[in-house]
Amino acid sequence: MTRPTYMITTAIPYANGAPHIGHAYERVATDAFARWKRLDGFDVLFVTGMDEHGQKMQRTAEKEGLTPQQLADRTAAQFQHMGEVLNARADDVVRTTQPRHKADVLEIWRRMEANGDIYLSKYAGWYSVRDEAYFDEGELVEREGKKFAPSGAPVEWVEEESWFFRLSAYGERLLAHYEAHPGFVTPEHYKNEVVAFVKRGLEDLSISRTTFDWGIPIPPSPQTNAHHVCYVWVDALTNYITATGWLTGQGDRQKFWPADAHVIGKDITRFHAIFWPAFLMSAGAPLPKKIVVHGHLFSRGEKMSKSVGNVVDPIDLAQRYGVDPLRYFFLREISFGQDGNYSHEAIVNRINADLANDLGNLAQRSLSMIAKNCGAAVPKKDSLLEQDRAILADAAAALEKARGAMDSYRPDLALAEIFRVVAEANRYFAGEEPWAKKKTDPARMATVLYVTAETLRRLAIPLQAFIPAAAGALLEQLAVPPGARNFASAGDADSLTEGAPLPPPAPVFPRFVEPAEPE
Ligand code: ME8
Repeated sequence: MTRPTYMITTAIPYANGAPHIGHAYERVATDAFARWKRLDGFDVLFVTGMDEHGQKMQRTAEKEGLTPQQLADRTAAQFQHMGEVLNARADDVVRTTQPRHKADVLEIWRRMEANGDIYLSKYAGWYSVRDEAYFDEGELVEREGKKFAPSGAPVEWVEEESWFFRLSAYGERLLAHYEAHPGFVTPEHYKNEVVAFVKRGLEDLSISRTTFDWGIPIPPSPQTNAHHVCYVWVDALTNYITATGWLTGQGDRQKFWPADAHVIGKDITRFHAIFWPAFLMSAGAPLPKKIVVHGHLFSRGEKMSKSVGNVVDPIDLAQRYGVDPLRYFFLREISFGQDGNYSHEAIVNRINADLANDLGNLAQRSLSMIAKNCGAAVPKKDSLLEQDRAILADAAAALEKARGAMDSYRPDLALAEIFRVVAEANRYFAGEEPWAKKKTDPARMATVLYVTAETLRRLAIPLQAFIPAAAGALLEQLAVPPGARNFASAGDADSLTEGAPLPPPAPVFPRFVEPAEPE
C-alpha cells in the first residue's frame, strides 16, 4: 500500500548571518510537524534551504571581505549545524546557488513568460535591501526626515530597467482561491491581512534587477542589452518546488508537489500568500495547500537586535538547557501563530514544572518501583478497576485530541492535551499509593504500576514529535520496540507485554539547577 505523502517546508533563511532564535523556533516547529506526520504513517518530505542571492548578501559579503559564495557557504554550514544540534534535520536543503535550483528558476520564468505575464519596463520606486522588497510611497513611515519600510528597515530610491510580472492580473483569481480554500493561510488573522492587501488592488511586480549581479542571470533577450538578474524573492520562493523536481519533471520526489504546508514567519506572508501563488498560477503549477504562519519571538518583549545586544545563539541555549527542554519550551510556551516571549525564567519554569516535576517524576517513581518490586519486568496486571480504565482511555483520547490540534498547526495545544493527561496520571498514581500496597496488596500494586507504565507508553509515543530524544529514551525504558512506536501502535492492541524484561530505569528529565555563582 502506498502511504499518503506530506511535504512541509521552512522559509529559507537569508545566508547573510548566523542563525538566531527565530530561525531555531521555525526549524523546530516544522520538524515537530514533520515528525508527527511520520509517526502517523505518512511519507514525509521535510525541506529547508538557504536564500543565498540578492543585494543584501552581496553587501554583507563586501563588508566582511568575502565573496558572496564564501559567505553563503559559511552560513549554510552554521544552519546545518543548528539543524543537527536541535535534532531537526531536514530531508533536503535547497541552496539557491545550486545548479538544480537555477534550472528551476529559469523554468518558472520561462513558463510565466510563455503565459504572457512578463514584460520589460522601467522601475522607479522605493526598495528595502533588508527586506529585499519594493514598497509604495503610502506604505512607508517617516522618521527624522528619513523614510523607512514598515519593518523599520531603511529604503532607497531605485530607478532601473526591469522585467515585470503581471501581478495585477491575478487579484481576482487569488481572492477566489482564498474564498474556495478557507484554510489556505492560517491563522485566520493573517489571512485577513492578505485578503485586504489584495482587495486594495495589486500592482505589477518588478522581478529583475540590473544594478548588481549576485543572482540568477536572466537569459538574453532581443529587447535589451542590460544584464538582468532574477529578483531574489522569485528566486527564493521557487526553492520549494526545486526540492521536488516537479517543474522540470526530474527525480523521484515529484509526487510531493504541491507542498502541504509552508511554515513561515508573519513578516513574509505577502510573498508566500500573494506572490508565490500568482507565480505558480502563471506557471501552470498546483498551489501549496497551506501557508502556516507563526509569530515572532521577543526577548522579554523586546525585538532582538545587535545594538541592544539581546541576540541569542540557539546553540548556546541548547547547550544551556538541553535540546529537548528547549524544543519543549518553544512548542509549549508559544501559542503557535502568536508572537511569544522567551526569558531564562520562563524556560526554567517550563522545564522544571512540566518536564522534571510532572513527566520526569512520574516516569522515575513508577519505573524505579517496577525495577525494585516487579523483577525488572513489565508488572502483571490483575483485573482493572474503573479508575485504571479511565486513565488508559484518557491517554488514548489524548492522541486523538493532539492529532486535531496538530492538524490545525497548534503544537502548543497538542502538548497541553498530552500534559493534561500527565497531570491526571500523577493524580492517579498518588491516589492509588502503590508503595503502600507493597505488603498489603501486591497484586493491586502491580496493577497500578502496569497501568502507569502503559499510560506513559501511550503518551511517550506522540511526545516523540516534540521531544524526540527524551520520549525515545522513555520508550526504551519501557522496552517498546522501535517498530512499535508509531501512532498505529499506540492503542490497546500493542499494550505493554506483562513479564517482558525492562532495562534499568534512568532519569529522563533532570531539573534545571541554577549554576552556582562563581566565588
Ligand atoms: O525572510 N521570531 O529570511 P530570514 C520568529 N530569506 N521567527 C523569526 C524571527 C523571530 N524573531 N525573525 C525572523 C527571509 N523569523 C527570507 C525567506 S522564503 C522563500 C525566503 C523568521 O532569515 C522569518 O519570519 O529573514 C522567516 O520565516 C524565517 O525566520 C527566515 O527569516
